[in-house]
Amino acid sequence: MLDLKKFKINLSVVVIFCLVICNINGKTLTQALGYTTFPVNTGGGAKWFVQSMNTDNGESAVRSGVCDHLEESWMRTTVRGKGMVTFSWKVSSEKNSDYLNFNIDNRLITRISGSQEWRNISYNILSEGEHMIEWVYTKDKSGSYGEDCGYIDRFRFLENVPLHEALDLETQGLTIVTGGDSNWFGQKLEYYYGGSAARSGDCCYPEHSWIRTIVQGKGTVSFYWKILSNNTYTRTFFYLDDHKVNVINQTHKDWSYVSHKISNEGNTPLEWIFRGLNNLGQDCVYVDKLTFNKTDTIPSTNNHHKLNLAFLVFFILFTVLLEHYLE
Ligand SMILES: [Ca+2]
Ligand SMILES: [Ca+2]
Repeated sequence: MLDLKKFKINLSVVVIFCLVICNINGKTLTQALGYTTFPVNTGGGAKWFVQSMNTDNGESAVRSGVCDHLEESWMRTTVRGKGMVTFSWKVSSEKNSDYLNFNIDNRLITRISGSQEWRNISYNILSEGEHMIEWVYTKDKSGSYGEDCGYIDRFRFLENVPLHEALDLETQGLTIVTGGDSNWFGQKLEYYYGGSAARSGDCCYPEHSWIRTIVQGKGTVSFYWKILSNNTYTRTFFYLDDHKVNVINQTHKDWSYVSHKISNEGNTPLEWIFRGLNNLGQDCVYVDKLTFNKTDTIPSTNNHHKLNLAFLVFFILFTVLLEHYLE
């Protein structure tokens, strides 16, 4: 029969060994998370520590401390402003009893338990100011399973950027508006061009999130888009002049190019509408590099310049020849 006391002592030896390894590694929690803006603190019944036995990036990750029943092990940091919090996590615990929680500003965002391998999640913070990011491994009054801990790796916080900058519209004079049940925003986590792309807001089916702009005159409109989703209810529609002309679903996981000719002389509205299930950044659409190339309908300025230059050359030659003839 398994001697629980001996098992616990052996487990403690393993943990101390891990802590020694972490000292050999010499990495702080902040370095292991790959985050340098704000310090990372830890506490509770046992502290989180750096280890290299189980990682998502192949180098090092942080692991919750060894807790007793009814204890918890927490790790916190702070971020500032609106932006995307993203990280990988993994848990090995007593299912539906001992949890790895993710909190922002003391509010539970989501939690995992049981045996779950590394997976990435992201969460968009929509309000200004400082925000406390916290991971807590928490145990109930009895029972343990597996490694009895949680892991965090690849933590990043990426500040949001304005929509027109994300869509690379600085020189095009187009105005982007957003609305619906949640607003689109510019983010730096996923992009096709220029370091950022527009991303749909989080919404729960049948909610929606849209962006719109208006182009004027004839021309060609083009953009890149891709969807992040694993469910069939998630769709994104592109409307040109109030007509649905493109749709993408969960099969469009890579960036694809869309281009349409516009033959109207007047104003043409463009609209992207996202409908999806909220799954902590696992369910959204990205749009990038929006371009409107206007078709010229009057002789170009360049041609005017060329005509003027030709006339000037002709006039000078004529004057020179006339003077020469009159001599
Ligand atoms: Ca338990
Ligand atoms: Ca961009």
